[in-house]
Amino acid sequence: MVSRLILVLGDQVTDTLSALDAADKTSDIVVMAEVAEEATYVQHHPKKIAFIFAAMRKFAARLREDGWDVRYTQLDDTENAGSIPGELIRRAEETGASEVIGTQPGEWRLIQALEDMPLKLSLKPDTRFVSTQDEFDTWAEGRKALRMEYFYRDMRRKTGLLMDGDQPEGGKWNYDSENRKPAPDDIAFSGPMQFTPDDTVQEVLDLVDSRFGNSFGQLRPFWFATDQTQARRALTHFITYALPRFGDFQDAMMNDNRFLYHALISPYLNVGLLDPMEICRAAEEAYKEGHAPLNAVEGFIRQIIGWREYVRGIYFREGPDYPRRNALNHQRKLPEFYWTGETEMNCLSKAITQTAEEAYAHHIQRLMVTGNFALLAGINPHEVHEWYLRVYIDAFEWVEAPNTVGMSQFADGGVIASKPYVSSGAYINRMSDYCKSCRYKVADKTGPDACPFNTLYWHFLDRHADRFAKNQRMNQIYANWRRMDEGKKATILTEANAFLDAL
Ligand code: FAD
Ligand code: DLZ
Ligand code: SF4
Repeated sequence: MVSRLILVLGDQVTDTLSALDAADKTSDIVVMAEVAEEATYVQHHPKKIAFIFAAMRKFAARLREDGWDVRYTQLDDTENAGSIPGELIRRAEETGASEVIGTQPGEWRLIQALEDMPLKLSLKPDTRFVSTQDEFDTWAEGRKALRMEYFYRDMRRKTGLLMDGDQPEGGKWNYDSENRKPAPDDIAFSGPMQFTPDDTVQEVLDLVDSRFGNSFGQLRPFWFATDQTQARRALTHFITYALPRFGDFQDAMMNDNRFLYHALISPYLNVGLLDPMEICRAAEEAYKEGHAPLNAVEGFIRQIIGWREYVRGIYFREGPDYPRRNALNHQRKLPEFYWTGETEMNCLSKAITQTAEEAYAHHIQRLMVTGNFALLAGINPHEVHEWYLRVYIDAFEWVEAPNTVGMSQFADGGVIASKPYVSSGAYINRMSDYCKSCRYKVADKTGPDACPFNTLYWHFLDRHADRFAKNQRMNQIYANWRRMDEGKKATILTEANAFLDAL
């Protein structure tokens, strides 16, 4: 019987992967490869490369134990062809196989590269999601606006999560209004479960150190889970100790606490060490047992069956040009401090330094600190997109690009967001303790000590008034701007321009 090659990518380390389901263990050959092209198409954070290689090596060992013939190529193997298509062609020559079965990759770039290969290819749908692309496209068809909330309600109905018959548990679909508490004085949670690197991880860390040690970000200490058993322990730890307060402090930020009550499960979920429904059922169970309140559990489940599924639907619906969109025509270069953290703006310095050290920042840091600043300052959204794709351990284009290009930078012209996520320093001050230890004064609207977010905020609104002044949700803000004294307006714009020129 002629063998077929079964491709398993670095973010497909899942037992129930559709490509494995379609394979015959007795005759087909699994191909896994650490390749330079995937490791360098952007200069990923070293922690991200180490996480993926370690998870791949452990998954390959698990498949072998399970009886699969696995051809695994390590990055420094001399015969390594350097790319996924190159490795498949090499393995086809080695084994006599002429057909490849894969699961659809999470990025247009790689789908295209596989389709261009001179081998017969069958890409199965990625079934590790709650919704299918057809389902999303049907939902989106004919709608004027693709708002996440309505898609989310359909996902609640489909999964039965937090449903009381055909009604939402507690009578409301969304408890977000209860999830906006500012930073507390202290946090009674010691953070995500951390794992001591085993031999496999140590070996990968040495390899990554020697090959990618000079990239942005610190490789060590490395404590992420790298197999399914560990990832499940990390999930249980979160559900037990953090979920009950996840909702309350979801949007808070703190100088001395990088993780607050966040789950840090996105890397595990995105490479397939955890399954979305397994996570949501565990959270729902915590609610049913009275361990966690509804606002926390609903908020958490919404992120996973709502936002995560929705952005994936948008990425594949909008097409390969999506990451290049620039609806606001922003052209400024990404400031150097995004790579060093060296800025007197404390919120940015903290978020970027943390990103370098952890390859992680939570949602509000990404959206309302680094993202907000880039949008206010008019940074080119493709540069912003590449930054996010590089620096976060959970970044794969299908999830990163809609969040960055769409939600955060409004570069898709409003496909995702109904209005731009911009704020002055007041929002950051309300939700964090960053401003207390900042060289700038958040209460100053103008002058040498004024928080730069304050002047840039009005600069953004003023320069995009043609587009946003008629937006109903922004009426009030524009009315405030119009009412402002002309002299004060001129000072604000002059100071913002001076700040931007000096960036
Ligand atoms: P928690 O706050 O504990 O939330 C639980 C889970 O919900 C997350 O693990 C994640 O799987 C899911 N989730 C929450 N929000 C979103 C969202 N907006 N989109 C998709 N899933 C969500 N998430 C990524 O997984 N990869 C990315 O590359 C990524 N890039 C982002 C870029 C920007 C500019 C912004 C604003 C957000 C981005 N997000 C991304 C979404 C979100 O910030 C992360 O999913 C979250 O911070 C992961 O940390 P956590 O596991 O502690 O999440
Ligand atoms: C992100 C990544 C990295 C750094 N390295 C590899 C690799 O060497 N081999 C591999 O199969 N996958 C890797 N990945 C994940 C892929 O880039 C990912 O599958 C695509 O970007 C699609 O989501
Ligand atoms: Fe950031 Fe402004 Fe607060 Fe400083 S004062 S931490 S720059 S929001």
